[in-house]
Amino acid sequence: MQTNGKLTVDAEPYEFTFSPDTCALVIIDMQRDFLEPGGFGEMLGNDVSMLRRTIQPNKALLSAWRKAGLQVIHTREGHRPDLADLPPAKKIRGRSATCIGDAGPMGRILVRGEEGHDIIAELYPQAGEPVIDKPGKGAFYSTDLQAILKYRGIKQLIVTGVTTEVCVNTTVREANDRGYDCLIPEDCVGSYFPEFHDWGLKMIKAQKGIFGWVSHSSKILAALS
Ligand code: C5J
Repeated sequence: MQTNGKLTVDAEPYEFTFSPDTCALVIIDMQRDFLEPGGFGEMLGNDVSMLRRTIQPNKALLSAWRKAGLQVIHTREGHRPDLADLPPAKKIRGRSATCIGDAGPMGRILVRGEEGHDIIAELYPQAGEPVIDKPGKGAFYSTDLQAILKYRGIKQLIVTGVTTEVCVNTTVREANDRGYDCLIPEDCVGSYFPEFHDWGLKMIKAQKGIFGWVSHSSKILAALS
């Protein structure tokens, strides 16, 4: 539905209204390290196939968003090759045989510039789409995301990517505290743990949308068309 140049998406806990010019699609960490075998996700003992159902809906949403000429931002979790920005606690957490910075089948795990750190081919950034390299789970912590949103006049975010309860949730909470409205299409976010995915979304939309709104990509596509 369109009113005064604003679009309305059917969502929970109630409809989400946005101005296309001031709303960005923020795609969180759709990296080979999380979605393909041999990366960080698998190193932590996860089944990476659990996340792959998010690829197709993200691809369709990204394509429609680009076609409408709207703003896209990508993020990647990872660290400097010298690991100077890797908190020692993060490095040793999990007591894995291999950890961040060690060699893996896609290069050094979760290190910038390595094959595993890159975004999957299906959602590869285009020229002009900022890529935020973040050392933490939230996309605002220790990055220039807030400056980019400010200078581009972005006020609302559609947040997709992986994983629902970790980097997506952390980013949505950070965004909420900075005054941004966030809409999360449930089919475009994923977790290695179905129950965490469900609860991660419930936590966002509970209490009349304490952190934001939850919808489905089909409803955003309907609003865009
Ligand atoms: C994790 C992320 N799960 N992108 N990172 O460690 O959610």
